[in-house]
Amino acid sequence: MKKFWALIIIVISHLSVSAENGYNLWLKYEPIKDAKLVAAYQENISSLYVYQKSETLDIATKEFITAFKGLTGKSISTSVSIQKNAILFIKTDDLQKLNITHPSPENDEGYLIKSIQHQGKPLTLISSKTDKGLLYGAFHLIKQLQLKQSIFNLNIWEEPKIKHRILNHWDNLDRSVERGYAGFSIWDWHKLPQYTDQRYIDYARANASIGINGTVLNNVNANSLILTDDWLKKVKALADVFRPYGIKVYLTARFSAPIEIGKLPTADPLDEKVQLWWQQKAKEIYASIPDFGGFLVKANSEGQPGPQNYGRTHADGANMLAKALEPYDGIVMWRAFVYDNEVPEDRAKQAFNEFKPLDGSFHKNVIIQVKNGAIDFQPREPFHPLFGALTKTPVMAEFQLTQEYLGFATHLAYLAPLFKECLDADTYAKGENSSVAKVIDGSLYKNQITAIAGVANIGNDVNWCGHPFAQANWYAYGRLAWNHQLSSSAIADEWLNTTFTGLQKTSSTLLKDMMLESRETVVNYMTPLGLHHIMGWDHHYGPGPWIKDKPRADWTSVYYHQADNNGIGFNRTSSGSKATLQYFSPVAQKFDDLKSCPEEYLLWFHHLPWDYKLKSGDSLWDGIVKKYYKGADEVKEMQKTWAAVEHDIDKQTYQQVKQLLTIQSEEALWWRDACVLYFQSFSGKPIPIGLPKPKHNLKYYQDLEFKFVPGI
Ligand code: BDP
Repeated sequence: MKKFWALIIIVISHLSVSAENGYNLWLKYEPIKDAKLVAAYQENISSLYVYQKSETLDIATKEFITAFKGLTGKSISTSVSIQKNAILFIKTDDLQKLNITHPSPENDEGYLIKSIQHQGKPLTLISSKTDKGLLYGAFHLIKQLQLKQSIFNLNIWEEPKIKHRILNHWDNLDRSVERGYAGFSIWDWHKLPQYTDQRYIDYARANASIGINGTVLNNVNANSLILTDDWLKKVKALADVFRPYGIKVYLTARFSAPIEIGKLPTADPLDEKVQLWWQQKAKEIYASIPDFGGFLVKANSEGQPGPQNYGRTHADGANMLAKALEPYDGIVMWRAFVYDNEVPEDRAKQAFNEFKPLDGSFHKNVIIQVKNGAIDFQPREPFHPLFGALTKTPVMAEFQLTQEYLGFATHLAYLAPLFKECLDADTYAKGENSSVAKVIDGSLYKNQITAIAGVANIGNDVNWCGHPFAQANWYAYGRLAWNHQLSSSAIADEWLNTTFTGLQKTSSTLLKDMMLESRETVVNYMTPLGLHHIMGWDHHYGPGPWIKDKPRADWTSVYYHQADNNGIGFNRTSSGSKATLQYFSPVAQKFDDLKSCPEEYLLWFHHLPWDYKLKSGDSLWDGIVKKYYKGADEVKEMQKTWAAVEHDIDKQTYQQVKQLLTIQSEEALWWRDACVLYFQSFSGKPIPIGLPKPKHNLKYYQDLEFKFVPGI
């Protein structure tokens, strides 16, 4: 008897640990509580029929079997004949052999899930041109069950809109993660290649479940060592794990690698020996990783080496690498995140100025990777003017999932609305209806290579992302990379109900509303009305609007907010830096003209007097202050919402989020008070009546110092 209870305790504790520590992400297959629905699922799914065998299909079927067992309690298996109510996994080319005629998506990764009648039997068909598509189909059907949706009369046709859907890990070879707030790198380089951590498999599985099909393993501030034989063996080991999940491996290439590890005197892209070196390197890589994706390059940016060191252009550099990768179908993702302190030009304009003249001179397997906004992943930025501006060169978008500027992994900020704001923005590059999404999915300029990148928020924390809700940003990124037309709300619904499996409808609605507002809340307490880049020096933790007199002006805050006794804001209009003119008409005029500039971008584009009247009737000063207070108050509302759903959330996650919201609330007040006091030192105006005074004086906030902040 004792033994029996001991066993029960072990089982229960195991269940609660795996269910509550967040490790299983949105792939928790916990029993569905609706008995009627479970009965319907059990009755109408009998077995799996898999026409061909492959490693990927093994993964797909095992995943389905595990999910079905977990969700409904019923064990099913694969069978050699087609049984009534079976799920068929069949490649498009094999359909005919079974006398099944159904059109399937043309796209290699697309899939069809269709309820059919075949030889008198009701069946669910999953078909795709590739095994990978079938794996995606399996995950889709699983999600259908997780979300308690119908599995009858299905007719689901899915194709990704973007070809390369990639995570960028800013992971260093010593396992530190640049701007990483979820522990150390998940790549245990020391134990690779012999030791395959279960994490790699679970990482691949999670990515496959949302359609992510590429991963750049190492930091954009690259170390050449990754390209040496020893390290490439480790890379190969990871690539082998990821392959059956449909995930390709990419590396960042340090431009000076031919010097550092190749012993050449130069890395000049026009030097024949340098070109040969890269060609040889590509050959070596592809010999062991035949499906290697290609290189991501940060060159001549923030001190990184690049072609300009040799008087060459970005096109010269990118093309040299592109030619080396071309025989193997590899691509070069060349980053447009370039700006130079020595150039007397608004930083927001520099990428456009450098890349626009090069349009048309890039090799065909080069794609330009452009951050969503022209400065740097701020809580809010207008879309980057390079979107739509390059008509002959493919352009991909880069978003940041790791919340470097949105409160690290301590603040709850659901980023789908941020991603969507950029993707849905109309560039007017070819007249109305030329959204950023259409630029990057290739439909606007008919580009063959299409891609999107998200800077990963993943580390070796047990729950992967640090904050339980940060997982939603990984999830949302994957879903939008697959289909940018999905709404932030639909994605939040999916994530919430697959992650918190016990959610009642009312709690789900409350949490969804909280998530949808959360990014705006962060904007309010950090950088309202178009303010930007006013965070702490270097580590970027907390407010630092007073940062000035540093070696680089464009790394200070005063450069960006330009506050003085008369007013605040960066004049980027035609009377200022003229950054507005980099946009197409009528966007350029909209941003340029104070009357039409959206207030959320006001101080991004305009320098205005403190008594400028906002649409609300408030003066600019009162308006700024009220936004800061609103943001801090909104976090308190989030705390209340979280308390209201306690009964639907497991204890561990509930406590974690509760504590994190307490930190967020304190830090929101810190941001509010520090910024309001600092800007008040210029405006000289009082805090509007009715709002409480900051707890400390400005000096207190300015004197705060932090050591060992994560992420640097
Ligand atoms: C900035 C980060 C820096 C990155 C850089 C980049 O602070 O650590 O290296 O972006 O994207 O936001 O290259």
